[in-house]
Amino acid sequence: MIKRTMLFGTMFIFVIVTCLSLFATVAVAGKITLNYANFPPAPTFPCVQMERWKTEVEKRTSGQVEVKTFPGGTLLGAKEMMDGVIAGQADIGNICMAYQPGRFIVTNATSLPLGIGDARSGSIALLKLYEKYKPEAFKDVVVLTMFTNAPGNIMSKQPVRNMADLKGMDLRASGDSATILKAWGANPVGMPMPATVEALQKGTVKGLFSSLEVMKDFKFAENCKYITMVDAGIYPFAVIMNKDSWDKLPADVQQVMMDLKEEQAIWTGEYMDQQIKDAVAWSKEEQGVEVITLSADEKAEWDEKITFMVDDWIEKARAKGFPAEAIIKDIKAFIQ
Ligand code: DTR
Repeated sequence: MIKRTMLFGTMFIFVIVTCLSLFATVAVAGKITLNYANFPPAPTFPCVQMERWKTEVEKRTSGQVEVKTFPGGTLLGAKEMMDGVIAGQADIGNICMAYQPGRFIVTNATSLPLGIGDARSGSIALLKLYEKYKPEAFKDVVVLTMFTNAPGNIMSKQPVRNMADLKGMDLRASGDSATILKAWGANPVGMPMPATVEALQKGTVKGLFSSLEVMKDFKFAENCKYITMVDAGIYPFAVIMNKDSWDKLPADVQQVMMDLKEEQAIWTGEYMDQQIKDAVAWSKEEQGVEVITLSADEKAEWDEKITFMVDDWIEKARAKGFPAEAIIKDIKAFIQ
């Protein structure tokens, strides 16, 4: 009798252990790991949004998906990001579209001077534009979200109080922001944001034109003691995923990611807008930075100098077969 009980007991334990280890194998086998590449350093807003996305995806898939993040260009750099993701060197990547102006014609139209006032409205307008036109440029990837930074302002070592002060000044900018600077008489120097740190230290550039959160995130306030408020030109970003990696995901995981698409765009826009307020306060209080505001007349003159960009873009985009006027009209409507 005792022998039989022992036998049943042993069998019972065996069955339980087998079930548990089987379950564990399924759980491990079902675990999905995705590599997410990003080009700027970890404390900057494109990487902060990446960490937030990772946290949300891991939480909403109850740990079935693990996202491994690679900030600072450790997996792919700014300019190789798009092709690297298409080739599968990373499952997911974050691109700044302005770094490849000719490649993302439709979505880069958001960086024209069209009146985007902050990152929240810019991010919503950009994503809506993408959804409406589904540009060819993204045909080889799956778009997980899009967002923009806030409008650009001038950060410089010397004060810029009027357009004459800007004449010939070497300032870092890319894409349409470079065109804006040129129209104002500055000398734009193109390079991705991470390269700007060294360029400023070495004196290759005398400042930069971008959203102001970088004063704190990149500590540019240590070099640039002046901000001139011009509020012009945003940079559009996209988070893209390799198509094969996407196709391998179970439908419920894909759904989690698609549900996050718009939410993530808005979250990032709001985060960036708040970062700007914090960075400007920190720059003034802790770094003695002066914020220069142009008079209304002066500002009108600066704005006037860059209106030609929209017409230029329309002409070029139309020549390439894009419904250029409709795109501009849509962006303006989406900002509202
Ligand atoms: N202004 C663009 C985009 C940008 C703004 N903030 C950051 C931070 C990190 C990377 C890029 C950006 C630019 O100047 O590149």
